[in-house]
Amino acid sequence: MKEILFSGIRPTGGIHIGNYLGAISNWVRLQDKYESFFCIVDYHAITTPYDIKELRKLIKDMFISILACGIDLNKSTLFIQSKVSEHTELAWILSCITNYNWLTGMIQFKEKSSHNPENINTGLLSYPILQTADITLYKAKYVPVGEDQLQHIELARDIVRKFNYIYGDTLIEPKPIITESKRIMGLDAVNKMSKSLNNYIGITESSEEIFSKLKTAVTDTARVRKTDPGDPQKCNVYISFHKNFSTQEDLMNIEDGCKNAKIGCIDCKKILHKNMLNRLSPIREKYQEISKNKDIDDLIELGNKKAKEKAKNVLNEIKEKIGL
Ligand code: AQP
Repeated sequence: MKEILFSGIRPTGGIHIGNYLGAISNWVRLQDKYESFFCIVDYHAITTPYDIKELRKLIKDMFISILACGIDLNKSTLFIQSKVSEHTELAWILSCITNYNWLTGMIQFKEKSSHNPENINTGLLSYPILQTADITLYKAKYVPVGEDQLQHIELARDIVRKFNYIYGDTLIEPKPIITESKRIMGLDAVNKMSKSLNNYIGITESSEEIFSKLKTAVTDTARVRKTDPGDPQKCNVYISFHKNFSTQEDLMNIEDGCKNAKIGCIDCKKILHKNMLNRLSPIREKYQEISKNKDIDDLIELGNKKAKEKAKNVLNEIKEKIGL
């Protein structure tokens, strides 16, 4: 029997290179080793402002993008959170054992509240409870995530411990799995790359779109002219992007070229652009090919059914334990 792995992504836009390098590349790598459940967490998406007319399209698009990244439906279950109602049922049960002040201390709650001051809803506050339900409903032991989610996984462990203490051993304490690129900064070099902050490069964007975004990416701010020497260790283009997409040889040449003012930032971005396309073009091509598949809705339905089967059994076990 394989151990179980769960992870999710919000359908708040296309997958960006932060999501890809921080989480989804790990999903693809780990799907052979674990029984894997990957979830498009649309209930989490409605905690922040969104376009009602666009949401369904974004959900389907996310499904296609995840397949294009390499998730194989013969190995993994990929499904939509709102189609498995056990997630919200369990979230309610877990909310009855979660202390209010565990939630108010969450960094993501504070950040998302400050970005959306006119919409600080209680869904945003209880987000980590729903996330705990997402994970524990499949008895997942491992959760591949980016660094921003580590605090939520720690909270999930606290909730599980409290549940098991009160009702007896039932739920599994989840452990995070992170990549070396656990926090990719955005084009602004100030905030983490984020769909909602519009500081991202999408993995299925065209060559032209990627280059026009790269042109705006903040580099070493102390380097004003091409003739000034730069410091790659203070340059987000080098740290967040080149290091993830370029070869050792290119990295050495760029270090030398930048430090000794032999190449300018635009030359450096042109090399990066070429290297990014090497990695991202196959994903983009696969995305375009899968988009033509008329059976996508059936594949989504199949994933939802597989997830529901497992979730139903675990929720019944939980209800039994808590006296319902
Ligand atoms: N910049 C990042 N670097 C590394 N990992 C990241 N992740 C997100 N941003 C980065 C990881 O990607 C997975 C899916 O994230 P999500 O979309 O569900 O939620 P998020 O963390 O809120 O991502 P965004 O892009 O910032 O979305 P919005 O703007 O909608 O809130 C998670 O494992 C996350 O850690």
